[in-house]
Amino acid sequence: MNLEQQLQDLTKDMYGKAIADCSDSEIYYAVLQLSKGLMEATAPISGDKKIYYISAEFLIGKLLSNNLINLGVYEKLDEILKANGKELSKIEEIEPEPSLGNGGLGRLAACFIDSIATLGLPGDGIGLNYHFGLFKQVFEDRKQKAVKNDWIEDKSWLNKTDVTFDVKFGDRTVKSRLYDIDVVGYEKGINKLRLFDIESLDESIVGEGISFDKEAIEKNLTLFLYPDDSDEAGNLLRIYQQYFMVSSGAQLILKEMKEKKYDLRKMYDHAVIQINDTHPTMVIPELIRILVDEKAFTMDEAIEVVSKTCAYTNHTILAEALEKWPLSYLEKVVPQLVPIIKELDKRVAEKYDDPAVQIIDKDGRVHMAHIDIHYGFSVNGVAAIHTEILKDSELNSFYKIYPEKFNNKTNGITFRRWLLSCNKPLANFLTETIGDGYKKNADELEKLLEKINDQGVLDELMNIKNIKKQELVDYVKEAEGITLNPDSIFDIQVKRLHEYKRQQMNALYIIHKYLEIKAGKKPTTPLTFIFGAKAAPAYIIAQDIIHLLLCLQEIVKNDPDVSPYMTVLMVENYNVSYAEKLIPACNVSEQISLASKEASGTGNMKFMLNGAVTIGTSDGANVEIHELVGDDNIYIFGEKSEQVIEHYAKADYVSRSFYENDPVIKEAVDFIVSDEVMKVGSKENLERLYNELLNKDWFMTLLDLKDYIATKDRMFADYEDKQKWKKMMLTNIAKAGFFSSDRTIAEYNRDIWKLK
Ligand code: 26Q
Repeated sequence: MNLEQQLQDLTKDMYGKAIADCSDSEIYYAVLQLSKGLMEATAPISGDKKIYYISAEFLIGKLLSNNLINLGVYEKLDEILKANGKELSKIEEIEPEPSLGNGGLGRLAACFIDSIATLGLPGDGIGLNYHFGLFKQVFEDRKQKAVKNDWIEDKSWLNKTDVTFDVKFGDRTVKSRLYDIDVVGYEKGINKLRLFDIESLDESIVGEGISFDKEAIEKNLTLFLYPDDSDEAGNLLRIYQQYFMVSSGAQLILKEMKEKKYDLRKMYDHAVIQINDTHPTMVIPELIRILVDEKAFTMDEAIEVVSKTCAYTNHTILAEALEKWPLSYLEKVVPQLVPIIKELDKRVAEKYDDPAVQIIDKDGRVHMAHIDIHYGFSVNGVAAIHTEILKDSELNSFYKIYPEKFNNKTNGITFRRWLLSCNKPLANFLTETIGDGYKKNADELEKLLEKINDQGVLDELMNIKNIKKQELVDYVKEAEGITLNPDSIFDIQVKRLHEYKRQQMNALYIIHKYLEIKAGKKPTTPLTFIFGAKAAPAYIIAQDIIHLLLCLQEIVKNDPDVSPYMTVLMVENYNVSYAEKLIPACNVSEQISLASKEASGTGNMKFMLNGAVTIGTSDGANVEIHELVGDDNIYIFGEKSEQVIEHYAKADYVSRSFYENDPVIKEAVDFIVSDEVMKVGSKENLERLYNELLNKDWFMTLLDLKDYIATKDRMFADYEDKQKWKKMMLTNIAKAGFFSSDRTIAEYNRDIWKLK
């Protein structure tokens, strides 16, 4: 039956109406139903060995557009709806965004499951079905307030299965239930995202904001992603969540092994478990426990089989983000794992006396990453510089023991979402210009370089950028009630709020510009500075930085001397859907972390692919972007990672001396606590931030500020040379092919998973 007939039948069945008479919302649910039917009719991807990508986060975003593209029916459906007076892009807006991740690591997992399916590799994601996910951000009194994001509806992409497992904790046993979301590869078969949920959840226990009883485990387990971990109950809940995920996941994997009649002693020939950061690490002792307790393995045998099955990806070198659980917490939540962890620790201690590689430290804390490294077969970083830092410093003691385990897999992004879906004018123009081979082989984007002197191509790239800027202007007007100038330079920094990412440095630049304009020095082209960021509720300085940005937004808006030349906008509730609107509209991509701290970054890749030019430090994947596009097509500034690491080692960075010795820095920092800002802001927040910058500044904002100002000024000046700018845009797009997650996944498979 043809697609139009199917959809007509569905709207008749569901609402007794023809397509043309349905509301956008009614059409959305009909198209959802239609897509699910098409996916059900698509063959599952199968094979003798399967990858299980286990992760506490899958930041998948809305699924409709992507699924239609990957099913190969987007354009057809678009036409059908148009013929019935409907707009598919409007219908896509109806879908609520699943809120199953924080940021980079979760979004990476989502890109990866798309690419695994697209490459035709058998592989499922395993995670949790958080009902309210990551909080929704609202602004009140120029401060972030966290409220629940109620994203699950009766009709959704989630398919309830009849698979349930018992999960035994020290003090209770609960039932987990499996929900599946189909993952369709680009013109390929189907894999699944398998999300576990607790049967006894009680949504009604959530009170004001995101408050709830942290001790009512049966009722709260899958309510939220990463509940506040600033107190003991929050930390214990994280452990309950993690074990719930890995115990259910391990039982599912063993169930599939049994159904296929595979020999458990050869588990590694049929399954590989990729552990996404340390959050799922307990899968290692849990599998060992099951094999010993229930499958008659000796401890030696179990350890060997599990170690050959599990591989670990590290996403950070920040000490505070490396999980170390007190043994006493594990004893309370998962006492059955404690003897296994102690045994794993004992074996390490017998072989190596270096305290840096022990699993349980002298304070009785369990270093989760150390379990992964000793008892997994692969350890990878997520960008070249990150892997080098792991090998040379952070994990050097491990690298000396297991050099063969260490490897790099530079992150990537799925071009289906970050180009084909979010920037259709650009995708269509690329197809016209270089053919559509790039859709399956991203390296073909390089063909665009042949057009570097083709005026028509250069002009059209800028034209498309302007179309996407206007679309963003329209959206922001509607969503935020704020008018942006589409003729200004759109300078965008969107990512989680963290001091190391240095949104505060961008704020100091804005203050500097503001003061320059007040003094009569106006930019040639007006400037629009856009931010989007959520901050962990318990992260006080991050809240203060948000407060400063919102104060600056207000001050600039209300100052008639400045507002014609400059706008500041912090968008509310930045998420994947917002990213899909912001990224195609960006001129200047802000990637300004303190060198050595951003493991990779993936926003940097999305911006580049959409024709933005990067201002960035030599950090994470910026380094590889720089190598690909060359000095002339990126703006690199700031101290290099070697020097930064040395500053930490010598403890010789003193922010106050930068402040005292440079009037430009002093003026910008002082403005934070000036009367103008105090008038619109809160003294407590602003003074705390000011003192932090002056007395600590752990991520060395003031160290790089002067170079940042100079580089950004040079970049804005270069924007005036439109020809030069268009060529930079073209080069960035042309060189982005390397950052396709299809390339990343092909490398994971070649070096780690080895599926057929
Ligand atoms: C740990 C302990 C206690 C509470 C929370 C956590 C925790 C939660 C989330 C630690 C880390 C995360 C998320 C990390 C993350 O998103 N990392 C990013 O991963 C991206 C994909 O590899 C990289 O591009 C980014 O550079 C990296 O910051």
